[in-house]
Amino acid sequence: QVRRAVCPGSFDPITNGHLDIIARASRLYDEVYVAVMVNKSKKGLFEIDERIDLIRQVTGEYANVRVESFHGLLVDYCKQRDIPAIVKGLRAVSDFDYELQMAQMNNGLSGVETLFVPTNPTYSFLSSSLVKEVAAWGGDVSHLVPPQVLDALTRKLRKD
Ligand code: COD
Repeated sequence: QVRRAVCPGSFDPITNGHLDIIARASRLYDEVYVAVMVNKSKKGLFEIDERIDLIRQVTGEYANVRVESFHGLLVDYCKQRDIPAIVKGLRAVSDFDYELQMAQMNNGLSGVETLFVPTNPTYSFLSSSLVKEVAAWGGDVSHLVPPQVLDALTRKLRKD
């Protein structure tokens, strides 16, 4: 029996915090799917294909990690791929309420389990939105995202 898990998110863009959770999941499961979930009401800075491309570049060293996008409910994605577990990082108590709601909703919808991995304390304050805001104002985010993401952010923000 192949043990599969999904790390879902917006990944707009992927940060060192996301990457830490993906790396840890890849040690626990045989196959880890990173699913970029398409949110119709949230435009985002990076196109879905750009996000996928960046995630592929920075997860290349993990042979059991696959990256794709999905338009729809996470539980439907899990059903389609025969994935019984969702792995998520928990940064702080502030994440807990919302994550618990989603975990219970997803479990009620399809029986899929959610497992929480405590965030590496180095990244507990880190989010894609803060990275974008700091970078947009010229702040240094080089310690918060992989070099490929830093390049992409710089290029993207220069264009706007
Ligand atoms: N350290 C560790 N982990 C982190 C960090 C960090 N610094 N930052 C983020 N993470 C982890 C968290 O576990 C987070 O959940 C995940 O990475 C993704 O983070 P984001 O910000 O990229 O993504 P979100 O929070 O926008 O993702 C929300 C989902 C896309 C997972 C959710 O909306 C979803 O499942 N949508 C699909 C539609 C659906 O099924 N909706 C019903 C849900 S009940």
